[in-house]
Amino acid sequence: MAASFHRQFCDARFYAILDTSYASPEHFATLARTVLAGGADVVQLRAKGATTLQRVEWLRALAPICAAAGVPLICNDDMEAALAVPDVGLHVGQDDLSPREARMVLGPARVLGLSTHSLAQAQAALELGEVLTYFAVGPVFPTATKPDYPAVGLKLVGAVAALNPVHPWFCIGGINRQNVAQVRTAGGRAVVAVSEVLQAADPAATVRGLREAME
Ligand code: 3NM
Repeated sequence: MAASFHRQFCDARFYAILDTSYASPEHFATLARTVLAGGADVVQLRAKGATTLQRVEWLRALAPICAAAGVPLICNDDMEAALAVPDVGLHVGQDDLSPREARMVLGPARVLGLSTHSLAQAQAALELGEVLTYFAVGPVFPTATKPDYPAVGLKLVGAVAALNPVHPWFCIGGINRQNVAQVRTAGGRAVVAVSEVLQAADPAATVRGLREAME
C-alpha cells in the first residue's frame, strides 16, 4: 500500500509542519513555498481546533504548491479533510482513528503516518507493515508545541534505530539547530521541526540547516 511513496519517504530528511499555533493560515501558502525552497521533503497541515471546512480550504491552497515541488502534503488528524482534496495524506496519533481503520477508509494509494511515543508503540507500528507509510517518534525533547507529552529522549531514538525499521521514520519534538546533531548521532534518520522553523527569522535557512544536519 502506498508503495509508490516508500522510496520518497526513505529519502526524506526534513518534514515541515504548518501549524496554526505558530502561523496564521493566510501565510500558509507563502510559508509552504519558503520551507520547500529550504528543501522540505514533506509538508503537513496541523490545525488543532479548526473546522474540517477550514482545513479543506487551506489544503486546497497548499496542494498545488506542494504538487509543483513533488512533495507530499499531509493533513493532521482529519480524515474527512484529507479525503476532500486529491492526493492528500493523513497523519494519525495514538488516540485517533486506528491505523488499520484509517487505511481502510483512506484507500491504498494515499500516505498514512502514525505518531509513536514509546518503544512498544514503535514496535506495534512496525507490525502494521504496509498499512503505514511512515511513523514518527517523540517528543524527543520537551516542547511547548505538545506540552502534555513527556519527552522520550534520545535513548528511544537509539532504541528505535536499533530495530532497523522497514518504515521510514521521523524524530519529532523540541528539535532545533542546536540539538539536531545529537538526534543524528543517536541514530535518527530524519526530523520534523515546527516551532524552530515557524519562529525563525529565516525559515528557509533553518530548514536547510536542519536538513543538512541529517544528510
Ligand atoms: N508531535 P516542535 S511532538 C506535533 O511526539 C508534535 O508525536 C509530537 O513541534 C510527537 O518542533 C510535536 O515545535 C511537536 O517541538 C513538534
